[in-house]
Amino acid sequence: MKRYSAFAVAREALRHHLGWERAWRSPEPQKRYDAIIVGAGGHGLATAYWLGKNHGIRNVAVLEKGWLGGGNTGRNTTIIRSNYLQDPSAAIYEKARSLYETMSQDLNYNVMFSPRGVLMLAQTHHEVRGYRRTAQANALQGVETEFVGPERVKELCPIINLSGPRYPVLGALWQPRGGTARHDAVAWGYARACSDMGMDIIQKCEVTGIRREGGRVVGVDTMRGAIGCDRLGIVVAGHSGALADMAGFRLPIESVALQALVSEPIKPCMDVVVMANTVHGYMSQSDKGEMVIGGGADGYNNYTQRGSFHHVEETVRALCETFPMISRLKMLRWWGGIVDMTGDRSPIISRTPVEGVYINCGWGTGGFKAIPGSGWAMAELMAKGTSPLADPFSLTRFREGRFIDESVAAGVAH
Ligand code: FAD
Ligand code: PYC
Repeated sequence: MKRYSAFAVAREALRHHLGWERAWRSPEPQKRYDAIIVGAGGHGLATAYWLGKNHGIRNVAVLEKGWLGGGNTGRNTTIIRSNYLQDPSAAIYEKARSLYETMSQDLNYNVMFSPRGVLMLAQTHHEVRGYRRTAQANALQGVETEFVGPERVKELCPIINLSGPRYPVLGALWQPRGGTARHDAVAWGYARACSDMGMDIIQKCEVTGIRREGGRVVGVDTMRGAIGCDRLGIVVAGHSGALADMAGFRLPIESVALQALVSEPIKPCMDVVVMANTVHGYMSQSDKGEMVIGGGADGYNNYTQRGSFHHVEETVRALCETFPMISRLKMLRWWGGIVDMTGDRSPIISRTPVEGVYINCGWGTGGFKAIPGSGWAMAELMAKGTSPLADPFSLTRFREGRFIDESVAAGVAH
């Protein structure tokens, strides 16, 4: 892999950009691999990356039914934060956030990580108490957050309306090193690094069956033929239930649509991320100037990559009362992704009832921020059979009643 650098950009500018090589190879599938990862979203690619980088397992294929990064990884609003309440969550999300800090250098790929700070507004007394409690938990967990008052909120985000018609802004949980990153670049950067390690990323290769012998995995059936493997990682977000079905076990997961929209680009007006979970909407400004907006998840299960209309209306209403200046903006694009929700709103990173099959799913509405840490933990689990970051998130927690309840604690109202 030729390294990207300022020198390379200048050199290619002088020769009409004819010297760039493909960022990743497009190989034909081999007959077998030591490990196969199903799903070339951020979590699948990061798993493959850390398998190679930390554990020397490089005879790996990542199989993707569409195009890499075309699932939720390329559809989210890119908010990165680690201000969770429960210890296992704070540990994995903070690991991920800290890996984002150096990701561009590690991958030699600009993922545009922007630690601009995240404000989670407190708009009821209940939320004030909840976020104060989270700030104290975060202090013990080594996660840098603080509860700030309304004056500081206004200072950090001048376009905010502190006295909305329904709920006033009473303060906020502030994470100064939270922020955003360019979602496609995260997938592309990992894909390039994996390909450089000799791994095969095979797009348009849907997995249609999982082959087992004597209770252990021996390979997969795909649209491009059967492929053998010793270890299989299932990392397919909203399609996890379907893949688990192929392997012969069930997951406590529901798939629902979550949607987002972006406005026409405008001049820089907001340099922090704001989440308003009581009125229900969140917003940041992209480097292009578009206002990136998201709202709630659909209240019914489905596999459509769009959302229902009333949610857009509700989200836009919430954001217009929080940021009155956006009321005359035109919206340019609107889309949805299928998110995989568990009962306790925490992920599953786990061995499964089938020997050699591992699953990483359940990130629901909040897994973009977790990509590097999740890949790190899943790779460790697949390589060693155990991982301090992953073990609390095992499937057995549902049977044992060891829930990691982030359904209210995470402060995200969906
Ligand atoms: P995906 O990126 O969906 O990748 C899974 C891949 O598996 C897909 O590419 C799919 O095609 C492939 N696949 C499925 N079935 C098969 C098969 N049979 N064979 C082969 N391949 C298969 N998170 C945040 O942290 N911050 C946010 O601001 C945020 N906003 C969001 C906004 C929206 C609108 C949505 C939809 C999600 C948001 N999320 C956010 C959540 C985040 O996007 C996801 O948790 C995360 O991207 C999941 O990544 P993944 O790699 O697990 O899944
Ligand atoms: O988890 O921070 C989050 C989030 C924001 C929007 C969707 N999920």
